[in-house]
Amino acid sequence: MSDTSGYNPPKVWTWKKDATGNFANINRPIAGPTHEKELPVGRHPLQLYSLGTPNGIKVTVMLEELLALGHKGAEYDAWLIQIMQGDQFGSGFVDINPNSKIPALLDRSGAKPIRVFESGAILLYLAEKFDAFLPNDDTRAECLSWLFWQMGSTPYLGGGFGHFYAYAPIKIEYAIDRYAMEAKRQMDVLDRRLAQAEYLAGKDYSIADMAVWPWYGALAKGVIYGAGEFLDVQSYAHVQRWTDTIAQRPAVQRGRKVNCTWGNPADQLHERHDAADFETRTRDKLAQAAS
Ligand SMILES: N[C@@H](CCC(=O)N[C@@H](CS)C(=O)NCC(=O)O)C(=O)O
Repeated sequence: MSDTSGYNPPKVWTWKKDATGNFANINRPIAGPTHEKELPVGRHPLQLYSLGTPNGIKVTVMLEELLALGHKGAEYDAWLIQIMQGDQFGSGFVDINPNSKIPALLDRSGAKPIRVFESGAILLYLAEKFDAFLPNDDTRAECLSWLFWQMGSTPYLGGGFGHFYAYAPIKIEYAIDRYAMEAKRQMDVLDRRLAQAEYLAGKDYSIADMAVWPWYGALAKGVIYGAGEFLDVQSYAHVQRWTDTIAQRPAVQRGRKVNCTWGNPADQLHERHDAADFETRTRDKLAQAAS
């Protein structure tokens, strides 16, 4: 393939602060805080600092599932971190996630607060803490394998396919082609697994499904990147079946609303501090109360 970009990388890369494209204003080549800002703390044992993106939804679904099982210790405050406004670079947030990305959790139930960052680590931490949604039998390894599959694979879907198909300021055929191939391969990996088993770990719903569903379920429904037709997502019949089954779970329906700031006002609960907030504090309810 000939090079049509006209770009020759310089000897040493430099940061162009006026770069265009989605997320250019929050992308930086350096870590650490940009400003001093303490995080708020609520009354519950678990403090979650997040946003209702697929990575955020994984954790709010898990917390709602734990509460639905009766684990009172999973009560949580979910605080909104507006990543497009740079909240992830505040000093308090960086203290609990040096990687400056949502979601981040602070467990204040013990003598000393414990920080957990990376959504996969948070799912595993909560599953071990409450002994739930992580099988103790011979399917445990399968569950962990799919959990880590998601963490390793999704950057190619989001940072690769999604970025170049939907967000980059220019359409680059080479990049879109390369990552469309990988996104479809990943969907096929899932489809073949879900042809053999009801859920990713086997017969039971687990943290593996909670990690994978917000990304690949959304892709299967054409919700992310507007790429349903382009990737022919309807052809992955087993992924479609699994996506629909999980979407019906009441805890999933609650979890996906938490820290969500876009879409239908009835599905947006910007912050969650009490189970009753789902009835009284979604955006539609707040607007009604104010009118
Ligand atoms: N591997 C991380 C990825 C987290 C992540 O990429 N979070 C995004 C939102 S979905 C974020 O906070 N982006 C802000 C930024 O990059 O500055 C995880 O699974 O927790």
